[in-house]
Amino acid sequence: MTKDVLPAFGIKEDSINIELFGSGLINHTWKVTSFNKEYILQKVNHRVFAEPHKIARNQRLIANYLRKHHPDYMFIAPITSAAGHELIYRSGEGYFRLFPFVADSHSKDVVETPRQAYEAARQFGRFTRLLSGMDVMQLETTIPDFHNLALRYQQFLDAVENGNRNRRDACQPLIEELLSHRVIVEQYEAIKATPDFKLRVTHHDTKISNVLFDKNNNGMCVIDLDTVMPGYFISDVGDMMRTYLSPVSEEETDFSKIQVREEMYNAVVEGYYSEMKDVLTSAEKGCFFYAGKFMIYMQAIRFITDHLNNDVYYGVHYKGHNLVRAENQAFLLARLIEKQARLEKR
Ligand code: GN1
Ligand code: MG
Repeated sequence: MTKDVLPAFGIKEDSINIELFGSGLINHTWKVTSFNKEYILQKVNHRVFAEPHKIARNQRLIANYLRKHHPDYMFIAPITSAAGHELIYRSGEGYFRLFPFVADSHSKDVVETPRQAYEAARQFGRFTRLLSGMDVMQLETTIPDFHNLALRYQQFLDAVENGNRNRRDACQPLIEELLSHRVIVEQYEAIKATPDFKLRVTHHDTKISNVLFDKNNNGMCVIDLDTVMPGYFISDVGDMMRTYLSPVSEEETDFSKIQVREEMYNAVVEGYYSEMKDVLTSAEKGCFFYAGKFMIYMQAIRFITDHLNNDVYYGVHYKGHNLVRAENQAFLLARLIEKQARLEKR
């Protein structure tokens, strides 16, 4: 049983209350209460994170750097076991780790106000800025090619070619639509070739639920650091665009609810800028709008690739779930591109 791992972290067995927590697609998360103390327990998805020790190492490096250079930053380090390990392996189950639950903090699942979007963007910008003096290449790559759009595009082409034929035939119009956006991949290749685009300490999963807010709804810090590794700022800003602009998420099946809220776009740009304006190069500053296209497009092709590959990566709750997610993201991309002239002008 999951809770059997807790004594290794020094939590007494007879006092544990444990319940599923959060909405991530990859790791399993539980909230644990024991003698009025609260914790977050996670089982790391070993199929996705083939080397969880790299995550633990990155988090140690970052914790040490922040402790030395920015001791005021609230960094939530994992609790180590009695033997001094961040990860506990249970055979047949996988790797577990435990975090303290931060008192008086909360997270949000949807962005309701521009202030929330601003606060979240500020926190992600702050995280990258505070770590901008660190040698980013010290960090391990926890998922190789995670946001390599050229590779994701190739995987999409491969899935169209070799994946489930019935599924492919049934979604040909969407495949054509996504192929027609190839220019987004070409722009990514140009960015990678430009020295003005810096590899920075990048979070790579900037959904609002990865920000902790305090009682006054001010951002406190960012969480879920598994995919923190060298990357481009377009990943972080782009995933905020992807998940903050629309009032509904990638799970929404009524596409008439999907829209691009301009006030959220502005809040993301301003919140991120408030921390990063002196750090970003001018070439990077010119790519905020592109960032949104980049991440929405990548997520659309990741979902359709998984659909064509019979749902081997993302958890699905019904047949065709990944197809609906891909259509949802393609719809969002079209809504964003419609507003390109207006939003880029800002
Ligand atoms: C996955 O598990 P979760 O929800 O934090 C995925 C992200 C996707 C997201 C889409 C390691 O994140 O890249 O954007 O699903 N993480 C991984 O919901 O693949
Ligand atoms: Mg995540």
